[in-house]
Order: sequence, then C-alpha cells, then structure tokens
Amino acid sequence: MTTRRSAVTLLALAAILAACSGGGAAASLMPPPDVDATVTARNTAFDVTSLTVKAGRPLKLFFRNLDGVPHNVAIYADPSASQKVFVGETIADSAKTYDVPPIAPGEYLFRCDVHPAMTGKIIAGR
Ligand SMILES: [Cu+2]
Repeated sequence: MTTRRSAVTLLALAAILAACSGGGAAASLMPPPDVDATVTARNTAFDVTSLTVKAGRPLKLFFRNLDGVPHNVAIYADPSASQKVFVGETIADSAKTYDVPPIAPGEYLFRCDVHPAMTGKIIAGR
C-alpha cells in the first residue's frame, strides 16, 4: 500500500522536524488541521494560482510568508481589484490564519496588496 507507506513516512518526517525545531517559530509556520486553504509566499510569488473553497460559510485561510519582505492575501470580487471582499493582515517571515467571512459562489481575485502582480483565483462553489 503506497498510500499507507507515504503516510507513515510523512509522520516520521513530521516527528523528526518537530524534534529539530524545538517547537519554536518553525512549528507556527505549519497550518492548523482545520484550515480550508493554504497559501505560501516565497520569492515574491504565491505557491498556488487557484484555490477552490466552499461558498456561504466562514473560511480559514492559512497564509505563510517565507520572505523577509511583507506580503498579504486580499480577496476582490472583480479582476481589477476594485471591489474589496477581504483584506488579510500584511506579515513578513511568519504565518497567520485569516478568518474570511462567507463569500457568495463565484470567481474571485486574490492578490498581495503590496505586490499587485502576485495574483491568483479563488473559486467558491457550493
Ligand atoms: Cu507581496
């Protein structure tokens, strides 16, 4: 069972990483188990360009910024980013779980407000 072996390997890796980090800052960069989506910023780019989430209920968006320069995740209802839906706190070298209010079904833009070229798409479905 390849899947089971992978899971065991991951668990072993996680245990080793936890032991090495000593529960310091590295541990807080791990997403909590209950998040709906995770976005990571590194080298002034997001690691994902598309997120699929559930519409109509509060969302937990885990944002991890591995850069020393500040980034955030902001959500807009339109591609020109004129209709603000949610603006996440700007952070650097850290991580944060954003509490995003329920959004209607549809497609949204997400971007870093500090670097508007950092963009992606959120698809909210039922
Ligand atoms: Cu940025």
